[in-house]
Amino acid sequence: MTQPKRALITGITGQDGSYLSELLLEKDYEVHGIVRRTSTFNTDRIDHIYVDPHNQAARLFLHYGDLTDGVTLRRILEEVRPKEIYNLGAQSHVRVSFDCPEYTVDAVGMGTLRLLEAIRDYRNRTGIDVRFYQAGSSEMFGKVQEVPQKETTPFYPRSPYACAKVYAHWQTVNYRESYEIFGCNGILFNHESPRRGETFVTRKITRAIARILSGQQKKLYLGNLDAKRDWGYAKDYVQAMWLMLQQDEPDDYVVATGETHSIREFLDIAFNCVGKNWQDYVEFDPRYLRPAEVELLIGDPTKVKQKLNWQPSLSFEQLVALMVEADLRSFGKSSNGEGAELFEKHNENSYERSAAH
Ligand code: NDP
Ligand code: GDR
Repeated sequence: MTQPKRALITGITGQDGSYLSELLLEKDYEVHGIVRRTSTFNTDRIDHIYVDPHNQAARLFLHYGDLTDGVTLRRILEEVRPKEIYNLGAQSHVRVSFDCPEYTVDAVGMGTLRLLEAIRDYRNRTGIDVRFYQAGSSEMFGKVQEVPQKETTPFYPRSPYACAKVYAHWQTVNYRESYEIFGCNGILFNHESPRRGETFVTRKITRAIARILSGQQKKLYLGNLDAKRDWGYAKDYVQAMWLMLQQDEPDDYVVATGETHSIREFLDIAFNCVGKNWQDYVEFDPRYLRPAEVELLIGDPTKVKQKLNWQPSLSFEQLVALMVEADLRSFGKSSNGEGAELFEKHNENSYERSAAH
């Protein structure tokens, strides 16, 4: 019998980690994830695909670890012997990175270096090659130098988070060039879904709509509504991560839709889904402003489309409708619009249906 392909994911409990796990399980991988020990459960997003490891059918395994703990990362690498590593773990909130810069940079920047060093030693000792994906971000482009932003656009990071991602990006390039490690940087623009963390602006809005309609919230407090983002659908973006590691040569790719919209436009479409006017609910709170803002992000996905044959599957309007619908459903409601159809499709998950639990 041939061995299943084995992948290791840092950040498996996050939005992307959960969709990537589903994708890899569908492709018959054995999936290992690093989870942090927390006093309350943090595995909500992957509980539906978790099978008790005593069950012969189990193909998803979790290991306690942290990107700030290099010894444990090395031990997990030795134990798991993965063919592919996806480094998605991060303190990923830009605003919070201004409050906790040292920790953010340690986890995001040094964490990546720790993993790369572990891979280098592992490869030298065993002769086994490991493919490495680094979760880079459009935040690295920061202050506008060129639009649309592409692989060759210079970085100008504007937060501790973005500075750390730039460091991780260049270390990945450096290890590729110095030690021939198969390392790829995905420079992903914002991507969202019903599993998006509740404190990112898109989910904060769609969740607030459901809570307002259910009488659990009266106002929605937001910061800068003028910033523009290139928002895509997270399920599409994890496909791109996987595709990067299946190529003959490692490379770096921008993953984006090529469209940009302001927070105001997001609000317009989202509140429209439920026939409400956002101006009646949204209030300004300076707490949500950042010391330095990234005003405009719009990506050029030409390379990822041409070389990886990647395409986004949802329009911006569809993404918003899907997220509104998902939050309404958790309160037993529905928009009864296109969102309802998109929600059913979003939930189709062949691995989940066939899993032995
Ligand atoms: P999330 O914030 O949803 O998930 C982050 C994950 O990292 C969680 O599993 C979290 O664990 C884990 N984590 C946090 N700190 C550590 C640490 N010190 N050691 C190990 N794991 C840690 O992020 P997304 O899924 O949205 O994003 C995935 C990656 O892609 C991140 O690196 C992010 O910076 C990057 N990215 C995201 C984009 C987006 O639009 N979503 C765009 C571009 C890049 P826990 O659940 O315990 O908190
Ligand atoms: P971002 O996402 O910073 O782009 O980082 P976020 O949703 O936090 O902010 C987007 C824009 O909305 C403005 N904004 C607010 N943001 C939040 N979170 N809360 C508010 O109340 C609010 N009001 C206005 C922000 O100022 C900003 O301009 C995300 C993360 O997933 C990163 O990890 C990832 O690297 C980038 O996307 C690409």
